[in-house]
Amino acid sequence: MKVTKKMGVLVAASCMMLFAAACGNSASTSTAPTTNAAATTAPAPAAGKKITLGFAQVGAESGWRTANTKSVQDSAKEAGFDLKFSDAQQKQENQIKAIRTYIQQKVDVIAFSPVVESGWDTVLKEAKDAKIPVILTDRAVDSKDTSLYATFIGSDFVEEGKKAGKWLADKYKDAKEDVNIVELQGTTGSAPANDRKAGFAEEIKGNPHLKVIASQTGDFTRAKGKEVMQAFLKAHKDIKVLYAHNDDMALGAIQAIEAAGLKPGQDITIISVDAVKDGMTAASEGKINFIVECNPLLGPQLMQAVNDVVAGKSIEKRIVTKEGVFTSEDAKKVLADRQY
Ligand code: GYE
Repeated sequence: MKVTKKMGVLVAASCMMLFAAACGNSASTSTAPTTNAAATTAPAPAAGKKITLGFAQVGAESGWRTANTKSVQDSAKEAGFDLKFSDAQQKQENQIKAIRTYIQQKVDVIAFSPVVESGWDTVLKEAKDAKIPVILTDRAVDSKDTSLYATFIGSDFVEEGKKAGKWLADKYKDAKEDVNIVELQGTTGSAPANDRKAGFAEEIKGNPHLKVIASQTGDFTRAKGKEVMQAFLKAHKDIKVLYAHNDDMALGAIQAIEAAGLKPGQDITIISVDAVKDGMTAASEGKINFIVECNPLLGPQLMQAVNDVVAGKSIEKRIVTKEGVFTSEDAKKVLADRQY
């Protein structure tokens, strides 16, 4: 049973390597999608005392998050850890409560994906005083005192924003008139929203024709993405580009665009981030023109880090996930084998 599962993971990893080769040809900013063994295999259970891991998840706001939760749960099981899991429904106070509960329960390690960047110092100090190591996954905190956490495992969101901006700047490098862009931001104050916005802005600023005429949060959800896009379409008649900080918001926006009698991907060029299956499906249909990959399968790397921290080994302070990009053509090629 176990062997079969591992074999599945290996097959998935080698498929991903093929995708890397496929997208390398057509997308200039392409890098290899996640292929390293550390990202796909959780450590085997060790003999001795079972490790207890408390994980405070952000919520269940997107396809990315669902895949991330599954990855954490599956790999904790594979590593033989006792996982205590909580869902904060996108609220910082719920995450803080969950972390305090884990401290009271004296878990061995606490991991969490901070919904927003600021406001964590007090609870992180409480964990430190209780001598419980904390691992940040997916999103960063802005704490000045980096001794408050052991490591941060996750993507480089500025880089993701830059990949999106670079593609657009290239597409419109010869533009003679203004290209009006609307932006659907992720959760206000979250690292991916802050960084994806900044990276994108950095890359398009060299071309004065590329103008962000409206930018608002869609909270990383489909429903909010749709609602805000409806408002954008009402207020602006000449939108040429939508940059959505994740696939779910882009998918919601596509519904609004179609309801307004416009063709997503043609009348309005759409760029998003994540590359989850639903996003890739829309890309393969030409409704999303460009997707920057953000890998949610952080579970195996997290379990490895938990093992190392408990064993007293020194670990890297920053573990960056490797990711690629996909055009509509790339999406068509890899869609059938997309795991999430
Ligand atoms: O892009 C989005 C999710 O933090 C990287 O959160 C994550 C983001 C992801 O809701 O879909």
